[in-house]
Amino acid sequence: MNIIGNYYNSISSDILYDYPISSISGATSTKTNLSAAKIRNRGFDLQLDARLLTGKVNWNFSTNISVNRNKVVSMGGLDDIISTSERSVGSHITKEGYPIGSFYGYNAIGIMSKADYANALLDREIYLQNGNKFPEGYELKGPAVSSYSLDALSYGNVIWEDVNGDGLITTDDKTIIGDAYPDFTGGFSTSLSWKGIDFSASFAYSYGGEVINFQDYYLYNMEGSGNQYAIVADRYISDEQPGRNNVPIASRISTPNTSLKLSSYYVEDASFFRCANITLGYTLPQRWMNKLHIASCRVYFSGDNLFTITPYRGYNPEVSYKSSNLMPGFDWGCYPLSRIYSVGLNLTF
Ligand SMILES: [Ca+2]
Repeated sequence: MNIIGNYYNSISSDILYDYPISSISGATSTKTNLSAAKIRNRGFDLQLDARLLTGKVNWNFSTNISVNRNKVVSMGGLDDIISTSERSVGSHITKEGYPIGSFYGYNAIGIMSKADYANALLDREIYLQNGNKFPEGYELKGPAVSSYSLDALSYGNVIWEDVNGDGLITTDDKTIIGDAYPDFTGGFSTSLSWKGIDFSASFAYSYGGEVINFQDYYLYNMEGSGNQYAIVADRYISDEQPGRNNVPIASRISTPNTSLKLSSYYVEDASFFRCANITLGYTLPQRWMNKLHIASCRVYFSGDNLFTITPYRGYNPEVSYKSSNLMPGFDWGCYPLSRIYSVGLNLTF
C-alpha cells in the first residue's frame, strides 16, 4: 500500500491581466503586469494506492482527494475587477479576501406576500411625498424594492437583500453570492483481473462547487416566450397558493424579478459524482493464439461518462463557458459531455 500526501501554500505575484481599455484604440484590452497583486492557493492532495489481492486474482484500488483554497490576498492597489459575461451582465468579481472570479449579484431572500406588498405601498406613499426618497432614518415597513413605480410592484415578486440598507435595491446591493471552487474533489478507481478477464472502473467526484446557470435567463424567466424548467409549475400564484422553492410570480414584464438581475437564483450547486469509465476485457487463451501466429488478442468493451449524479439543472456541472480565469463556473448552454461506448480488439503479432 502506498500513501502520498502533498501540502502546498503558493503565493502568485507578477500576474498578467488583460486590462480593459477603450475600443477606440483598436483593441479591447491590453496585457498588464499586476506586479503588486497576490493570489494564494493553499491545499493538499492525498493519494492512496493499494494492492488488495495478488496471485490468481489481481485486485488494485486507488483513491485521491484534493482540497484547494484560492484567495486574492492583494489586488496591488487595483480596484475590484467586475467581469461582464453574457447580456452585458456583470457576473463575477475579483476582490481582495475572496476567491478569484467570485459570483457577483443580488441575493434573493424571499417572495413578497400580499401583506409585504401592502406595506411596500405604505412605504411608497412616504417615498413619493418626500420627493422620491425616504426621510432620514425612515424604517421600511415592507421589503426594499428597486422601484416604487406601481407597475414594478407586485406580490409574488422576489425580495432582494438590501445589502447597504438604504431602502432601495440598486446595483450597490450586489454582493458575493458564491463561487465555482469546490470544497474538495477526488476520485477512485479499481481494477480486477482473473485468468483472461480484466475489469476496471473509475469514478470522479466534486463537492461544494457552484455554477451560474445562465440558461435560467431564458429557461426560468416566466415571461411566456419560451420553454421553462418544470419547477416553474410550482411558482407563486397567491398567498394561498405560494408554490414551492421560492419561485416568483409569472410576469410578461420580468423587470423586478429574475431575468434582468443576476442573482442567487442563477447559482446552483454543481457537486457531482460521475462514473468516468468502465472497461471489461477478455484476453483469449494463448494456446489458441499460437496456432494463428498471434502474440496476443484482447477484446474489450468500454464506456465513458456512463452516468453523473448531480443536483445541477444544466447539462454538465463541470462547465466553463468563459475561458477567462476571472469568470469560472459560467454556463450558457454548453454542450453536455458525451457518453461513449467503445468495443475494441487489440491484436499483437
Ligand atoms: Ca440598497
